[in-house]
Amino acid sequence: MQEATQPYTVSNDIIGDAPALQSRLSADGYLFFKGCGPKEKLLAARRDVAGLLTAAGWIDPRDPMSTRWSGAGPYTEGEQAYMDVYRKIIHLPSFKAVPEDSVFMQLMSKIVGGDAMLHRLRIGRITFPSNTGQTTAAHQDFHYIRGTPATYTVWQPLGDCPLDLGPLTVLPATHTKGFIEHSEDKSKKYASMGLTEAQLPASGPWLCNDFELGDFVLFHSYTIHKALPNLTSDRLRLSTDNRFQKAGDSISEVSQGTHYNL
Ligand SMILES: O=C(O)CCC(=O)C(=O)O
Repeated sequence: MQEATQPYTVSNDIIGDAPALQSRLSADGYLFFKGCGPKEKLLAARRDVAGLLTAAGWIDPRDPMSTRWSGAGPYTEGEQAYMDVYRKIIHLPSFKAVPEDSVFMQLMSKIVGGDAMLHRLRIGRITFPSNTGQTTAAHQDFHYIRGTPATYTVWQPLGDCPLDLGPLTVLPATHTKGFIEHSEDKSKKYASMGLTEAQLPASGPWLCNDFELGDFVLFHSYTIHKALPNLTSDRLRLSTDNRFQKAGDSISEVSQGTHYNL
């Protein structure tokens, strides 16, 4: 059974209201939007990624869009077999087009109060079933991203992502605690730097809910978050996470390159 979470507050009603967006983000450390993402572009990216996964033999070729696991692997980010496929994914024009959509650029401009800039770093995740030990651990993106702390991640699945497929969960208002030193979990094959249970501030329940196509969550670089495990027996989770900041603010080298410099 999936761990208990409370649903995100939906912010569709304030998507055009810069002061309201800033005020809610500053209080909660995150904003969740229902169905506001670019659905056609998300589906186009899903189709192209599924094509690569079919060619790799990771999913059932009879219905690639359902990303039904073939039984190959499970593979994890960092492993050669995964990286060989991942290199192709992050250079797909359809994959790169998702975060460039005007919905994000306009929303982010309202949030940063000026011209928003999308990092060149465009991350994709393929999360296998039967691999729960490699679920992304609790962390703050600032550990990995650096630059200005006023950097915001948009996480969204490429398609529906019900709770049992392991969407992203956020610990609300934790950005107010500042940056917490991360420690290494040697059992993790990627993103091994994270926060232990003992380091987590007592700040209320983890938030999550089923994600449908076009739903996304965005959060501050100090906001603590993690993935829920993919508990399905036979589905791969496809998602993308992209970061934005105010143009001209400090930016690290890592955010200006491709993921793993692939
Ligand atoms: O999708 C995941 O498993 C991790 C994503 C994440 O941690 C992020 O977007 O910062």
